[in-house]
Amino acid sequence: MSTSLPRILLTGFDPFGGESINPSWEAVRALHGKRIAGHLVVSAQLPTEFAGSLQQLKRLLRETRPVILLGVGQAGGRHQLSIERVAINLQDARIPDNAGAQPIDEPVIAGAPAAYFSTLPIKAMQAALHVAGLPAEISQTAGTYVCNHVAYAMLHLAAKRRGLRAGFMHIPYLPQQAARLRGAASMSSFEVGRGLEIALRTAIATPVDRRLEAGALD
Ligand code: PCA
Repeated sequence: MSTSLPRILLTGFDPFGGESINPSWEAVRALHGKRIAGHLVVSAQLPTEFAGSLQQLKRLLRETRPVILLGVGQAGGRHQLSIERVAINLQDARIPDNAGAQPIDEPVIAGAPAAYFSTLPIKAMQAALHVAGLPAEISQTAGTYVCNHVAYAMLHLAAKRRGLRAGFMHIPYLPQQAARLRGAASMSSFEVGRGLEIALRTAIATPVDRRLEAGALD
């Protein structure tokens, strides 16, 4: 693996909530070692654990020293690639994490700001995905479980590192998961991988986001 290229750190999660597969890890791992616009992708798996994910993330940041950090997670029930705009300083777990922890109304990082906005060009990424024929939305909440926790930690850590931009994307179930869950939306790993590559290429090419409408009324 070349060490001279600037790095993109791309993370996915291990399976949780009774599933045997996590679409985020399936899509992310297929991009490991790939070059995108002169950058090298380093893919890594985070545990679906509040405490464990943070430890692992800090270690990965030390080892990889990326210029772009993109977290990816499963959001069962969402219909499209879901680019997160914001992460909040809150843990409120509906189910225990993979280590059995179930924090309720606790901060991700005590004393830190209430929220952080993504520092990736979310509007430009959404527009590029649409041009490529992939359904994509701007999401105004990453939830209150481990994905929001990781997204918040990514943005908190990136805020202290000059030259590091970070963000998070939720993705739908895989078709094989949706087949057991009547009517759930799904997207193949191939299409998610294509979307991630387009999103990353756009992030590299877009230092300042485009001014496009993607608001929500509720
Ligand atoms: N999705 C969960 C955590 C891990 C994952 O892939 C979430 O949305 O919080």
